[in-house]
Amino acid sequence: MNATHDPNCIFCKIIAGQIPSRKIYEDDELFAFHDIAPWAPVHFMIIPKTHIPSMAQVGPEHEALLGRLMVLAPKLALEQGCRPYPEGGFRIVTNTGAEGGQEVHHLHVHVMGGPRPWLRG
Ligand code: DGP
Repeated sequence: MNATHDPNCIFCKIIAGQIPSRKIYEDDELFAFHDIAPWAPVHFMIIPKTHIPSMAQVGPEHEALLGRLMVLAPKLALEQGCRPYPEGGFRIVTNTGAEGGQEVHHLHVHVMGGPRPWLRG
């Protein structure tokens, strides 16, 4: 899959190093970094390096990429301090579109965890 880059996208700029971030992981397809406004004691995001605006644009060509992203999430969650399942754990959220609460239009998976009471619902 050829990587695409949107020069106006804040997350594409983070991947390119044009905007600083607290990076926790990078490979040729994926990038993970701490959220600038955390909702939980552990809160980071995993993003594909290629610019996909949201989950509304994914197709069969993205199956392997998104599979890799989801397999990476629990590994990084433990590394970042989430306690192991089942006593610990984490929450994965992907906001999609305006009515899904998406603010940054570069597909991202929030991974949140750590001791309560941060968890709502
Ligand atoms: P969402 O609502 O799902 O689109 O969440 C976007 C998240 O991105 C939000 O929790 C804040 C975070 N964010 C926005 N701008 C930056 C930034 O420049 N750096 C970092 N690290 N996070 C950002």
